[in-house]
Amino acid sequence: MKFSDRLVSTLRNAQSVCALTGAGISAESGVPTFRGEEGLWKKFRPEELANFNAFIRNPDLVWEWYAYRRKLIRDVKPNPGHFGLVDLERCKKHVTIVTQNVDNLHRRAGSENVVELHGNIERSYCIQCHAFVDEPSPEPLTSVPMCVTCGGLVRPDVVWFGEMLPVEAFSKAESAARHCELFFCIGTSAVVFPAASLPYTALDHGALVVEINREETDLSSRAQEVLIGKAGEILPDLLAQAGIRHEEHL
Ligand code: BJW
Repeated sequence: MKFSDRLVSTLRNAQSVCALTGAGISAESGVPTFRGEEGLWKKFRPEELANFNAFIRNPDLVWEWYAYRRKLIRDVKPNPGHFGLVDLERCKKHVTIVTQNVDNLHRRAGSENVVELHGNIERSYCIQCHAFVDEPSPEPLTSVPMCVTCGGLVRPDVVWFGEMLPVEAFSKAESAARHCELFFCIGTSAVVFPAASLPYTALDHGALVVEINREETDLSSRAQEVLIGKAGEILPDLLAQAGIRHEEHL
């Protein structure tokens, strides 16, 4: 793909970059996205699974869904899209990866400054005493565990609909969006708020906003650069054209 001179030179010169990522960046690793033809929610209805009331109504069903996804995520590896962001972080002064994903793949790839807006599927906590709980068995449990301290139900440490995002994480994300020169919005349908507000914050504060997605989204008409295709192909290609050092990743 041929990229615009504006994009290549901004990428070359920017010292402060923010990247908002969504399920699409992990799709090439084999993690299903949420929406669309291949989306997780073609098979499971979100209102049945991704909210607190659904958990209280049917904790075993919700736990089993997360146990299934946790296992799936453990069996996959980061892909060139994740590694591209690692390369970027290694050659720029300020890079913030703001992710809506709960799959831990940015950290597993080697990214360090990662802000998790929707939690992390690897962690769980007790809804009663709020203690963090390790999943006791390496095999996924098909029924919800109870807290060993107080007997409360254990839930995944993720953000469901109607729940607040972690305050510190969102404030760090907003600050990165306000202060960056270049903002990437990668592999997200950009429909879930408040994460979806971040590209607009970046635009309002003068950043060049670049969307990378397999298809257009609501953001596409506002982003200055819209790159249609797979993140795992576009990102490495773009970084190479900007002369950003590519490192060997395991
Ligand atoms: C590729 C690709 C490749 C594929 N390369 N691209 C009305 C208006 C505004 C807001 C609201 C409203 N009504 C309700 C709300 C609030 C609500 C919300 O935004 N709802 C909207 C759906 C309307 N938000 C909330 O409730 C949030 N909290 C909140 O607002 O708190 C304040 C509050 C408190 C009390 C009461 C009310 C408000 C919380 C949101 C939590 C979202 N949680 C989930 C589940 C996390 C746990 C889990 O993983 O199970 O987070 S939902 C799900 O969506 C998940 C994701 O992080 C999130 C975003 O999805 P994402 O990443 O964009 O994935 P997809 O599948 O949608 O898109 C993938 C994209 O990739 C596609 O575009 C593909 O084309 C692309 N792609 N392959 C590049 N190779």
